[in-house]
Amino acid sequence: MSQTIAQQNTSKKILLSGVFGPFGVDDRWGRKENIMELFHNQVTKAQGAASFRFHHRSFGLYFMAANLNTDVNVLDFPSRDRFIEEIKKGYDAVGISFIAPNFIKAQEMARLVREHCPGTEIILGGHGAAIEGVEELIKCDHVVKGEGIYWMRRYIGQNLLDPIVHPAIPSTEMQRIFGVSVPGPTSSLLVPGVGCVNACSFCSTSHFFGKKYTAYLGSGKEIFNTCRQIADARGTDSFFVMDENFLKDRDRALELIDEMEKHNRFFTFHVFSSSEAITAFGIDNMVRLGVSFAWIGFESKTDQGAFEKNNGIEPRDLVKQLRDSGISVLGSGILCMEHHTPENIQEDIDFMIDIEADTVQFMLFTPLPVTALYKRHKKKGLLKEDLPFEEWHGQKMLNWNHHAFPGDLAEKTLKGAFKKEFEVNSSTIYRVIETAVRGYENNRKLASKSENYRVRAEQVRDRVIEYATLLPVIKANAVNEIELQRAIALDERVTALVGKPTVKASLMRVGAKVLSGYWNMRLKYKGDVIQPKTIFTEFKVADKEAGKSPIKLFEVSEFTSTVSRDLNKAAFVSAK
Ligand code: B12
Ligand code: SF4
Repeated sequence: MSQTIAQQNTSKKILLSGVFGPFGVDDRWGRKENIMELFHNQVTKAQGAASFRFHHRSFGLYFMAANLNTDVNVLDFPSRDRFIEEIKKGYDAVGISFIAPNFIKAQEMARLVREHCPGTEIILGGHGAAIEGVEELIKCDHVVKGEGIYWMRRYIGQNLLDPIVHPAIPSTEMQRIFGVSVPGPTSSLLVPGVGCVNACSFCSTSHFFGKKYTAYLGSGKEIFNTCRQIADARGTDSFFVMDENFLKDRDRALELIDEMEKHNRFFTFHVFSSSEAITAFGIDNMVRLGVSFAWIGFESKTDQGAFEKNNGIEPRDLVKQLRDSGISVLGSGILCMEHHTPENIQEDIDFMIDIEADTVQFMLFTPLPVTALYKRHKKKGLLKEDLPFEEWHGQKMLNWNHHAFPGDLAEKTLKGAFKKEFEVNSSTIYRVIETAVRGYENNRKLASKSENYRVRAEQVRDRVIEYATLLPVIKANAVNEIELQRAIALDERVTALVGKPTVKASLMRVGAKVLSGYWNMRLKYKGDVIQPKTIFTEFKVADKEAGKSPIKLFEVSEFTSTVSRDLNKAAFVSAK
């Protein structure tokens, strides 16, 4: 670790905690729809046994802990009792990270800190901190509305200009489909920056970070060097990029390609990006960059004008080109917008189905604090101000009065959309394999162009072989005859492309079928709720100095360090 960290131990003992579980159950503190999973919450939720079951850590907590020169403990997914046990150990400050639907949990946690440790300061952060008047609603000492690393550095008296440190952590803890764990280490987390300049009216993250982008990794070179260190530490070259619009900074991404080509080290990336940024960057460049998955907000066909990022772009063509290049697409659509009626909303649902992405997120139009949409709805008196925040998750009720969707009509419409998308387009895992097959069929033709293209073709071939293990399970669990026939045809196509399964692969296919049998029984008799495991991590200054932190840490801003410096001016927004 750097000299800077050693020199500036500020000696405050800090606990950073996520909210307590259980999650995704109806109780005093939460709702069953508010699942602590990305795909099963809002993407593949209607796909039964085929739903992707992934758990992700609360990344922001680890990021902050890694960047502070004081002893910091991170408590992720605690129970309420575990949280009480931890705070009683005695901390100078407890930071609670929460989002709007977890407001009541954060309120209870702050109350517990006051009750058990009156001398401990309470700091609230994360998107829930944007809730209007939160400083009165939750008894606390500080509310951090926006970027957290620099706020915390200032709070403990650390030099703000210390290099940014990136932790080497998995993007996913549990990663199962049909009860079968994805083999090998899961992708690593990469956080190049926070925020997005596009400022779509409903977008929480863009507004929370001041409608601007704050880079932690300012150049392609910084990203490459960070990736190289993390990949060596974790044993995988695959990254999940937690950045709202990664391709928006075209030059940085192009520089990353150059670095990979220069060093002959070809990482792969799962990214979020908007249509206009993808179009400007170019699909060929995405192949060279090693993008294997892209999350794109298509939002609505019938209100295209509302989203400048989608103007002039034909989503169906874009998705086809991406999938033909081996890039899986998650397309997101918004339901129950202002202009929607029960009569016209089907056009938007069908639009999202018709783009034939690998998977689709449907989310109810939900004005969240700090967004332009929230301000607009509040001004018009449309917000359901008495609806508890536990319901503000966009997967059941509208948090505003939509005259055309009274009662439970929004919920029924949402359920119908997920169901139809699944029945028409088949399971997401089927589509992901199909994308890999299409990608290999096309990309192998480019392999002779350069070493980069050759490696990309090999990587997508590996994906075909790895995921094809699940084809027998897909056939056995097909949602309808269409999916069954598609899976049979795809299996034949895989054999034609990469040959018959080896003995090992055949055994893995049998193993996958057995596991999926268990998984179906589990779903039938025990339901589908899976709780994330509690993770407790100590970031001690002494360990950092000795390079012995339980999580490997890498200084990343020693190369260009320009953009992160700007944070210094902008990041210190606190309500108290
Ligand atoms: C990963 C993620 C998840 C993971 C959560 C993992 C976890 N352990 O909590 C999963 C997939 C499970 C998930 C689920 C849900 N999520 Co989510 N999720 C995200 C996502 C994509 C990334 C968050 C992240 O890690 N960012 C990177 C880190 C570095 O940034 P950060 O967390 O914002 O932290 C920074 C600051 O906020 C601040 N900070 C954060 N915490 C704290 C604490 C302190 C003390 C301080 C000082 C500062 C601070 O400092 C950090 C560094 O700058 C965001 C969107 C986004 N791109 O940010 C949505 C997001 C946070 N999720 C959101 C929502 C609503 C949900 C769901 C309800 C699903 C849904 N309907 O969208 C569920 C709820 C689950 C539950 N039961 O709680 C919303 C929150 C909206 C709001 N205004 O409250 C977001 C913003 C997406 C959106 N819809 O716009 N999510
Ligand atoms: S492009 Fe995406 S990340 Fe950027 S403001 Fe719009 S919705 Fe948010």
